[in-house]
Amino acid sequence: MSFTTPTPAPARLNRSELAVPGSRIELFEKAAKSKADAIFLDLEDAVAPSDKEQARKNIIEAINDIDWGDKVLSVRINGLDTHYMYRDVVDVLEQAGDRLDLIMIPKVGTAADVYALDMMATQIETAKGRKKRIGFELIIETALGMQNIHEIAAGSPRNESLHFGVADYAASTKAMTTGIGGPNPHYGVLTDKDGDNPRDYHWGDMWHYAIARMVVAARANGLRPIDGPFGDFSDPDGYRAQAARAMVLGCEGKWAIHPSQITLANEVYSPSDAEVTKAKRILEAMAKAQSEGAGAVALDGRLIDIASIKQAEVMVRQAEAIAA
Ligand code: 1VU
Ligand code: GLV
Ligand code: MG
Repeated sequence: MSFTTPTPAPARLNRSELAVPGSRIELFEKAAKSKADAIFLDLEDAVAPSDKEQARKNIIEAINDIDWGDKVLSVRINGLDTHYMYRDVVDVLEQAGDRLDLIMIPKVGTAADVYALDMMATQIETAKGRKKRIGFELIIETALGMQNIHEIAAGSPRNESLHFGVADYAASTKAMTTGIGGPNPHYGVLTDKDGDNPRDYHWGDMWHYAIARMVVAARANGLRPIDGPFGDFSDPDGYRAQAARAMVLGCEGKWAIHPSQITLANEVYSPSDAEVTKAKRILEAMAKAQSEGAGAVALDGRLIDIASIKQAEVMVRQAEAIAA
């Protein structure tokens, strides 16, 4: 190990994060009663400019009045390039109570963006005597943000998670697609060019690089990597497949833009009983191996060694967090 160890963000279950437009107050109670681990009340792209002011008031009232249970509660503010942002931060942090856990910052482009928000939050917390420090969720959804992702991830001790905003990222990188997340038929490989079936074709995952890069930047800084939206809420299989791809790369959860996606995310991001049992057997086998002075042994015909302990612990800890 390096002598540098990242400080982990506060542990929070973040398998599913439900997006709720701040202008649709009729959805707030439904969201609070849902099975989502986390909720973000949106002031940004799901809210029309003419509704921004009212949405801000709605959100403040809802944070203070609704019983959000043990959910992680966040507000997505507007971007730093808009004139809505300063008022979002000032009004929400001055008027919403300590039930609010996080603010979500969209389209972060540089570490200075995070620094600016940290400065504002620190001033407001000090002036208003807020007891609980607000954490930051950062959406990586522009080419600039992806370029500077490592500095952004290290940009503030308030940082808790990085989120992949696939819709804006596609727009920013000028990807030729109008879908929100998931694969695209144009990103494919001919798998049998010279064989019997010259049309044999395999779709690739055009988001692989972006998600893998985000996972590395998040984990190297002790943050949770979270996969963003999947717009086609009529395609549960597509959602599940996208969520599973991000999960095996190291993500800890995924957005739900519709309530039907909450269960899917919770399922994908909960290790199965069989996986947890196997992980516990690895830990037992390694404890025995170590007591006998061995570093590497065989379990079920496969190598396990000291790295296997750390892998198995990830799964066992996630299962414990879900059960808690
Ligand atoms: O069965 P009921 O009538 O009681 O409830 C409906 C509906 O009210 C409810 N519902 C929700 N509840 C809580 N949170 C939500 N986000 C939410 N969405 C819907 O569920 C029941 C079934 O709803 P539906 O199938 O009739 O859906 P609607 O036609 O009402 O709404 C569909 C959309 C997609 C418009 C809606 O789900 C929505 O606004 N989702 C969130 C969109 C959002 O926040 N976008 C920003 C994040 S994504 C991004 O930034 C980049 C793309
Ligand atoms: C989320 O904000 C996205 O742009 O996908
Ligand atoms: Mg976006």
